[in-house]
Amino acid sequence: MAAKGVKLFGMWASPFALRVEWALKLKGVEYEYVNEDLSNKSEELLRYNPVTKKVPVLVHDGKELAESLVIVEYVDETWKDGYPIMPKDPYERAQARFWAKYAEDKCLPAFFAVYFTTGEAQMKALQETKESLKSLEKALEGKKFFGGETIGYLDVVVGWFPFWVRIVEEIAGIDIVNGEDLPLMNAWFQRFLDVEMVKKSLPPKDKVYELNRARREKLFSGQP
Ligand SMILES: N[C@@H](CCC(=O)N[C@@H](CS)C(=O)NCC(=O)O)C(=O)O
Repeated sequence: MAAKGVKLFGMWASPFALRVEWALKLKGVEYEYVNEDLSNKSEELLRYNPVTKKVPVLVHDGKELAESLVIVEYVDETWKDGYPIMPKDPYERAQARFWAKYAEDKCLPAFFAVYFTTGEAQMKALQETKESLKSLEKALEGKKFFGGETIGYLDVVVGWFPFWVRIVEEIAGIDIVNGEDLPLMNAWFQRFLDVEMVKKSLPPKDKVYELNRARREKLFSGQP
């Protein structure tokens, strides 16, 4: 018989696993966290997610699910009487999904390219990141959070940006989000990082900094 309960396979520095942790914490769901070594994945993870072999994977009463955005929606629908993550209104829900897809398809690859490149390619990626975040800012107009007065689905989806963007800015020595070019985004960065639940769940900044600094150094040193 399948084990009862909630188990999350993640990796301490994974922004995608963090989305699922935030959703579970907002709902007040108890869960067991399995920290994977992604260079030596556990048999359990590979059994639960043979398709992409990535974290996060949520196992709920023996049933597994992969892909952070899919999991966040599942958590919201399964513990439906708890904190509302998705907007109640169908149009607002569709809008939140639109922006989540936009952030995944446009903002995320551009931002990763800033971190993985140098010189001209990096400047191009920086421009694309700023432009895509400027578009995403529209979803913040007149609001404290993407979810309105409180954090919601889109905050959970893009909430890793405030933490990781600041780290990449330091590592790469560039400015990505500032109050002049992206005033709404910049203010939301701070507001989101000030949310108590978020503050308590973020991994140690110095450890994430060091992990990413070393990754970038290795990438440019030509080592495999
Ligand atoms: N689109 C996926 C991305 C998941 C992902 O890229 N996870 C990384 C960790 S941050 C991973 O498991 N990498 C291991 C690998 O690619 O083998 C999601 O949102 O869940």
